[in-house]
Amino acid sequence: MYIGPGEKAQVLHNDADNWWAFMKATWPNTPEVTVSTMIGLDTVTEELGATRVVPGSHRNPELQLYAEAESVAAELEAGDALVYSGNVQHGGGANRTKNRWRRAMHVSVVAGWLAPEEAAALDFQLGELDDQSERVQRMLGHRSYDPRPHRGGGLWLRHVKAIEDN
Ligand SMILES: O=C(O)CCC(=O)C(=O)O
Ligand SMILES: [Fe+2]
Repeated sequence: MYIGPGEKAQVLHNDADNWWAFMKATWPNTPEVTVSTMIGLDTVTEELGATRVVPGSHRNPELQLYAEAESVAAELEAGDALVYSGNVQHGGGANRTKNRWRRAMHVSVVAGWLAPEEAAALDFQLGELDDQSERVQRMLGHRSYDPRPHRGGGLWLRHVKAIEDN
């Protein structure tokens, strides 16, 4: 995720609010349904728009929106990673520089029974990932979610037979 010169701060939010109905119904005991990383590709400073985080916001019994003043900038060196719960309030910072970009890479994982924010499955043709491991196929949305050991059917039907055969 690159943030260009002059870009305003992103509104603080919880990534788990992608599934708002679930988050609202379960807060403040919302399980970890999504965990994200922001990895510095260069040095990422507050001035460049480092991700801002509200420490402890995942434990507040009240679901509320925080002001920027309650957040801290997670500055990174190249190769550092900020790892954050989807229940923690955060947002991309403003880039206050005139001509420098914030260069960072965002990688997140999502519980298999939820539709992810990004439709990674559409990045690959059917069959294109056949020589990849089952784990990679599942991470990229090309393998059914296997709900064992809980009861319930597989989500998406393509691999259900494979699941039952195991
Ligand atoms: O760019 C950032 O630092 C954070 C981005 C983010 O939180 C999001 O897009 O959900
Ligand atoms: Fe976010």
